[in-house]
Amino acid sequence: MTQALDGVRILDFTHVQSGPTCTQLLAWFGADVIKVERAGSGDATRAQLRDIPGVDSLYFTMLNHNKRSITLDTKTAKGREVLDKLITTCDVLVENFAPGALDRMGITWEHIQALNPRMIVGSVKGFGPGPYEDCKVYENVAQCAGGAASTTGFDDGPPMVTGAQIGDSGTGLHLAIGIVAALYQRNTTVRGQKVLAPMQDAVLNLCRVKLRDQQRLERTHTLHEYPQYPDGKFGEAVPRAGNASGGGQPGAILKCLGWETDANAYIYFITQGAAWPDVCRVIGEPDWIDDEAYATPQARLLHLKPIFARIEQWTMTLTKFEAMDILNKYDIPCGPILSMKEIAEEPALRETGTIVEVDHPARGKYLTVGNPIKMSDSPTVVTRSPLLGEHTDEILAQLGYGVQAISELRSAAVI
Ligand code: CAO
Repeated sequence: MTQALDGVRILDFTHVQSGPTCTQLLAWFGADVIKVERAGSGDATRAQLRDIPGVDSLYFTMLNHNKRSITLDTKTAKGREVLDKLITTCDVLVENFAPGALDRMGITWEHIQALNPRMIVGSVKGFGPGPYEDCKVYENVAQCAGGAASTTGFDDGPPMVTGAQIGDSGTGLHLAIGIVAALYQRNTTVRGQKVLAPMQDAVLNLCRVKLRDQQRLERTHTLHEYPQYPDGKFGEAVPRAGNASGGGQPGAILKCLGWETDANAYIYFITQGAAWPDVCRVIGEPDWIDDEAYATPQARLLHLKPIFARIEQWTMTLTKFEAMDILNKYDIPCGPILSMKEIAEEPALRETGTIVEVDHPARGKYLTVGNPIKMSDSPTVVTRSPLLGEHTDEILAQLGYGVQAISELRSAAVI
């Protein structure tokens, strides 16, 4: 079967996490992704957080599946020659270097345009134009500058970053969407374009509901679904909401049987309006269905703490999975807090290809997250990440270099 991006060739000049997530996704959609790496060391993540000495780290292998690797010193004249050939023959160049690094290498937009006017250039930067545009940025900086940290955590604690890599992988996804849209537009314009995904902007996009709440707060000076209501105080900015639900349906994380010893014996419980009568019956408070203090969503907002405390008395008598089974029968929205161990062992995720076991020549078998986007006509087969420079000769041969020329490049330490 064909794949959505068959025939698209990507010059993958990315490193660390944000850029590689973008090009990995494009590879899973069928693009031929050629990863250009510095000879000797390669992407810094190959050697970071290693669990097996001398072997590509999981950090690297889990972000670079389905790619080919060529080593190249792009700061030498011969290396630039090879890079120019790649620019001429590829459809998209993706990079996430520090601001200005590509220009310093001589790979300006004008240079690229002169070689290949159809080329799309996708970039991740920490910030868009503005006071911080020259800054180097990693994940947590983006979470802090994009509004996630100030709105995450508990009211009486410091700002908090989340485990989800919304700054890196989140921005990589944004960039991939921009690149695919640019490829589509190129069908009619026959021209490339620049696609920029700043990490601050991508995080803010994912924090959209918090900017919504900022404006609601400024108008009404309160946010009824936040834990600060009704007893606490609101200031000028959206406060941290703990585990309260971000929407109009109140929710909370509640203890389940075994919480004293199992850090993840919890369930997320949502008191959706439509399910309220069933919630009351399930927890053994049928009188609450008609009680004025609890009967309407508006009235319940004043009593969320005692309501969830009562529900928790019930959830604490059951494991999170037993509670799930019962609540699902009544269509009461809820979800177990799953540990990474539980997720890794979940058979359904294996069956859908979201958790995949990959075999690597140096590390053996390991688990990875496969393509989370499922397409009926573009199936994804996850293949292992390339060894450093594994495809250098193959790619150079495709660019027209003969055995002798390749050997000269190798002797001159260009590849
Ligand atoms: N041959 C020769 N030189 C190469 C090369 C190659 N194949 N590949 C990279 N280089 C050079 C670059 O040209 C650059 O040289 P100059 O500093 O002389 O211009 C140098 O290597 C280092 O690039 P860098 O500054 O991007 O790398 P860094 O490790 O210092 O910074 C990071 C890393 C991520 C902070 C920075 O790249 C960045 O801010 N990127 C944009 C934001 C981003 O993507 N952040 C997410 C990272 S994932 O957590």
